[in-house]
Amino acid sequence: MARPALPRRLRAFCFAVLFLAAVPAVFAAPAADPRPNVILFIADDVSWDDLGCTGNPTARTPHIDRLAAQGRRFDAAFLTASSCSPSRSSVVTGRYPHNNGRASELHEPIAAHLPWFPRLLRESGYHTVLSGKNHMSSAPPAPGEKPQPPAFDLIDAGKGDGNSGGHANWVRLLRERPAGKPFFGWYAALDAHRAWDGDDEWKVDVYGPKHDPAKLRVPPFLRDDAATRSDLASHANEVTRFDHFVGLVVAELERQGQLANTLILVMADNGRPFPRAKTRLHDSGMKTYLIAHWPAGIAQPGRPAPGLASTIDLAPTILDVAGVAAAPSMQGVSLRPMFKDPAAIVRRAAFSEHNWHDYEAHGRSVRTEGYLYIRNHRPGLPWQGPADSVRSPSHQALRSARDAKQLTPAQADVFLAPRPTEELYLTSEDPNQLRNLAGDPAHAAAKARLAKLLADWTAATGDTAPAQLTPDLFDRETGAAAAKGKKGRTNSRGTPAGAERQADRINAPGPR
Ligand SMILES: [Ca+2]
Repeated sequence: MARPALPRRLRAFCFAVLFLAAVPAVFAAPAADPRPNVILFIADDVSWDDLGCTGNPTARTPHIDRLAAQGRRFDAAFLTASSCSPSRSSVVTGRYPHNNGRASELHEPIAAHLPWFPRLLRESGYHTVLSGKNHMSSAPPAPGEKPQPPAFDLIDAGKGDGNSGGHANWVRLLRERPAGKPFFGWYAALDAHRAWDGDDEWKVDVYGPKHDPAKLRVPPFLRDDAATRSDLASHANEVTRFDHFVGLVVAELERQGQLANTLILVMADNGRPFPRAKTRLHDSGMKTYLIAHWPAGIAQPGRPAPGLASTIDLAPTILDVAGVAAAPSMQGVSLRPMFKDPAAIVRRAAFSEHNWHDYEAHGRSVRTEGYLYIRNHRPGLPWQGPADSVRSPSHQALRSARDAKQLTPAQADVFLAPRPTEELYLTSEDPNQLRNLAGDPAHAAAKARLAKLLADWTAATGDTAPAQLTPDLFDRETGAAAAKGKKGRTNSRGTPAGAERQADRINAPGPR
């Protein structure tokens, strides 16, 4: 029996319904990329224990403290260099400083062929922004080779509105990002680097009162005097200003309904710019706070992770979160297992370096769960810190007290020369690393084990300690710039450096 045909009008209606139902699939814009946003906050010259959530009783960092309380605090996170551009360059390529071309030394560029992880994010569909301090560069490509495509869609110096701290545009750039793309922000403050512009630009109604110098904790390796306390208070003020702008970005993510789907990481590039901190392989220089906040991706939020982590792991971690394969050149491991389980162990050792930063230097270190082992390849030289620290009131207070023979051994350490070739510390019992156990027979087995770890890493990564290194560009006692026209510079790999080095830049006081 023939099926009765639908009336013509009903057929037309059915076609129209089917057509309209199909329209969204055919003509609508593609669905927004659901991958998480990532924002990496990097403060400048802040030590691991300069925050409230890492145990500093007088620090005022409520916004970062909240991220730690609701996310994951990594309690054994270490930089690969306690030096600005070497540390940042290592994060961006996921490679050890001495494997990063000439970037093992301050101000030097990364080898041209090495991929930067933000470029891989960008090529996978992320909108990538650097706002604030940059201090990273690529060397020119070899003749006949093309330069790599840019790593960032937008690079912004982060200044404006009477704010020179590098964070002035963080919220605006988050608001102005293109729709439909996940966002990656390399948000790098100039806080808390000397000079103390945070004090000059302070807004008491925004940041609250300045820190009271009389109430601050003074590390045992500094003099407890008025000049040092005032210096420390100015640093603490800039840490609080950094925290304020982190809080504004978090509030903006919340307003956009994006906080749950955003991985926020908070760290610093190197330790505070004070004696026996910045450029040190000890915790005061090389340990960093590392906070991860990601409601959609961190299990058991609020529980800290005690396992070792290196900032060389951040590139593979962020790429892992974004579903992008890490480049074969990257040397770290993803920390994502530690997002899922705070007790996870992803590495058994973390390695760090000390290369030229204003002064000739060559040192290496390895950490395991309980120990720090340091090998100094320039034991004849003092380890006074970078020139900006040497020029500081805190360092000059140590100098005066040294001349008056008033220093404790911990305070005298920045003047010590010759220094031990080997240092070994039991970090759990000696958080400031003031008791060198390298000559203690009770720890000889541990020392041998760590020395072997370091030797194996040295061989595996092709590290060297050349006889000729880049010489001092500043006076070690005063921090004053040395005479121009140094000849025969080599970098820490022993190869000629500086053909394109700009003499005016490196000789300018206060490298930034
Ligand atoms: Ca720095």
